[in-house]
Amino acid sequence: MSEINQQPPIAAIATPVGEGGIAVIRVSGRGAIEKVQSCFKGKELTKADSHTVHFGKIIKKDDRVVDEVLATVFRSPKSYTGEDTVEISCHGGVLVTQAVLETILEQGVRSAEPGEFTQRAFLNGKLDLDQAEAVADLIHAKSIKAVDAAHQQLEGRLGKHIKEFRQQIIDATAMVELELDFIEEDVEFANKEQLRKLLVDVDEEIGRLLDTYETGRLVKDGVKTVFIGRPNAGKSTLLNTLVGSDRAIVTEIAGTTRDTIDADWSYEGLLFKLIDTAGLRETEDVIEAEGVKRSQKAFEQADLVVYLKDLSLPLDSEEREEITRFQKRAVSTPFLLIGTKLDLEDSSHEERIDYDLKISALEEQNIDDLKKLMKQRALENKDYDTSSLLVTSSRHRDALQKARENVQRAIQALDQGMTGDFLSIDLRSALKELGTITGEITNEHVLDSIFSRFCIGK
Ligand SMILES: Nc1nc2c(ncn2[C@@H]2O[C@H](COP(=O)(O)OP(=O)(O)OP(=O)(O)O)[C@@H](O)[C@H]2O)c(=O)[nH]1
Ligand SMILES: [Mg+2]
Repeated sequence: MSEINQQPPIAAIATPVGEGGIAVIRVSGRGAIEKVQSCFKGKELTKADSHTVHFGKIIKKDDRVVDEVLATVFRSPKSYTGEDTVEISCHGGVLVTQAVLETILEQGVRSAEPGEFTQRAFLNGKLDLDQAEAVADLIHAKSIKAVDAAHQQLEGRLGKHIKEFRQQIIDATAMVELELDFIEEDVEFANKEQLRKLLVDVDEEIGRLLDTYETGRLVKDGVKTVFIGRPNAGKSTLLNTLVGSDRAIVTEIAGTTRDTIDADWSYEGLLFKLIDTAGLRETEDVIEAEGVKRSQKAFEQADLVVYLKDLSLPLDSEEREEITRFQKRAVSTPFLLIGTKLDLEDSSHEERIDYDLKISALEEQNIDDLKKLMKQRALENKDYDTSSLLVTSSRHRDALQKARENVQRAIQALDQGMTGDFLSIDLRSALKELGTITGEITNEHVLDSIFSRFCIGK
């Protein structure tokens, strides 16, 4: 672990703002315990052992009591941030919590920025950068599977892989650079085959990890599911049925939904981001045209497209063509063709089209089958095994991809009989890319963008 650098003390409310049983205020940094002591009446916190809890009162300079609290003392380096830390549990009212925080700030403590505690933990080597990111993922997780994926990363499983890749590449670099040292003597690579195998193995292993990103992304961000179809097909009704509330307005008037409407819905631990649209069609109406534009955008970004066709109406050739067109446009996107209003199905129509499923949202017919089908289709051809480690962040994916390209370039250079200095440059670039994931190599810009995602107090 790197050396702990205690920075000036910061404080923030670590629990959500609102009324609750208790609220926690976190104070961390050089002299944090002394600062709290200066407005604490109770046991002498400055003499307390690490990881001990003490009852007392937070008091103003004039001895006025702000609140009765419990203060937990953590001594550096054994704290979340690595610094001296006090966590004050007070009564969970909005005003009382604010008053306790203000009293702490009056002792010469600064308000913490979003994610500043975690940033300090990272800078003090308590967490790798990917683990710090997992903390944010965990807080923002909207499904159980996303929680699992964040936990895996927080436990350091991604970091462990990255460190193994780095070690393998360091070994390869050592082989190459050893040769460079003896270049005058015209020494060949001690073992070119061994070096090649090492690089090919790393290339394959990085590739395997990269393959998990498609699933990882869906697990973390949810499956963007877009409902399209003609006006009145029952898109909004289906959205409402799935989420179990009247999220979207439903009327018998065609063209009710004009803007895209989103709703989160979880099924078997997987988050679906449902998007109800105005549909995609030609229109003269300015407002409707804007709605159609938004539908188009949602369609382009979709992970799953669900086309709804009203079974009470005959399928005309125009709509048949439309469906085929969507199917074609969605080649790379999973697609479902669903017949709606099964309760009103007019079997005298000759449909001659294959539905994936027919449902009635109003009568709740085949809705469970639809849920299963949506999950199945969304994850088709994806290696959906959430018990294995998943890459869930595009930042990590990009770095892995660049590292892999560098390794592949090194393999090519080796095959083309290039000299070791070329290989060495590629391998060092690969190391650098991998280092950005765990944060061995980083810059302020990256750190800022990562930690600004956090809430204040984390
Ligand atoms: N009988 C029956 N009626 C339904 C069913 N689903 C929807 N409807 C009715 O069909 C009409 C249109 O439903 P919406 O959900 O508003 O359709 P939409 O596709 O969102 O329509 P727009 O927003 O206008 O594009 C409403 O009157 C619904 O009550 C169903 O399964 N059975
Ligand atoms: Mg609608």
